[in-house]
Amino acid sequence: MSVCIFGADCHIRRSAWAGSGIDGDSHHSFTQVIDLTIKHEAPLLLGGDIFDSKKPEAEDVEFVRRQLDRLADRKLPVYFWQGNHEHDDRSSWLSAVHSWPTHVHEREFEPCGKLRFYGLDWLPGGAIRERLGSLPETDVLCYHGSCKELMNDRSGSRSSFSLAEVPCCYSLLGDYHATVELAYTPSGETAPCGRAYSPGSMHMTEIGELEDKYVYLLKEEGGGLNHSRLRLNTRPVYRFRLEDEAALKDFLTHKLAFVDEQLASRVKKLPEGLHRPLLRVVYSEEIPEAYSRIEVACKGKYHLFPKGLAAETRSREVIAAAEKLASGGLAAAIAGYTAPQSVKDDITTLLDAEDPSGAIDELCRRFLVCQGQR
Ligand SMILES: [Mn+2]
Repeated sequence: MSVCIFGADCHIRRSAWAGSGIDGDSHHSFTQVIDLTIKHEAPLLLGGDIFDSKKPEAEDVEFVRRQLDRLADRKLPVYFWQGNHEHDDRSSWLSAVHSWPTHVHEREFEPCGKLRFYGLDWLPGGAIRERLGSLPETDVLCYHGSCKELMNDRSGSRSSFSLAEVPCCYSLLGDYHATVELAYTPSGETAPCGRAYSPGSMHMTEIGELEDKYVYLLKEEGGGLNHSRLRLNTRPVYRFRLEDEAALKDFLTHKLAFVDEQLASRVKKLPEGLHRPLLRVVYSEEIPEAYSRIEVACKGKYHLFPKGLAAETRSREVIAAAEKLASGGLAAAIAGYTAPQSVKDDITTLLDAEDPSGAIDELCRRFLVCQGQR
């Protein structure tokens, strides 16, 4: 077989949003991933945080067992490594639930053509750094943990390793909840010939996440790995920002009606439990009684995530944005050419760069990789 499906951060739990009544998202996404695996007759790779908790509930265990039955019946291999959410030193939840999946921690496997894959469970602290130094020779590192490049963590204080420390050409990474492809220069190489894949989570687990969810279809071709993204159908999300009274009135009279109108077609293929959309409403606290007016209009119809902005915060945000834009049309160009979640960091990187033209080259290269053009 020369293709495989790679997904991560399934966070299986009836409600992965504790206490919010938002149910069923993880089960629906995971079912779609199993459907896709069967459709492509491919092995499935699961990159950790498969269960949301170290103590999953019986109904979640049973659900996963039934889904794995579907792959076992068809003899489609499943390989997995553990994430921090379900990590167990001595065993693993997925192996306890079903005998079909293969736990690939510290093991080489070949799910996809002749490429050699090597799996590692999540490691605490900076232990991954040491482990990367003594990795057996392999083509594809499979790990659960965010590198500093994914997190845009230039100082390295929030992440446990850098892609520059990875000694092989491909990295399949769970943990980071957004879908990103990155080029990197593997340790011991001089050109950015490596490529890292973060499939992101299979469904949202907090309102700050992007709502576009995918798994990868990876294909071995000519000794290398190519990819395409397979989109998952997930609960709709709408986001609004209300700066003044006029905007709030427009939201209450027109915007909500527009949501209702659009919703019917958007939820057609979703199970009924996922029909109620998530609504992020950021509003100015200067608007009289904004919170209660928004809440009354949304109650019982949407899962509301309101966020009030104090006047002081708003003006600081506006001044900061204006200062950045004043530095030239380049900032606007970045907004058009980089992933939405990294626009702010990319602009900051560029403004702080000691070598601006090098920084622009790097952004351009990343953009091309993300577009699948490199
Ligand atoms: Mn996760």
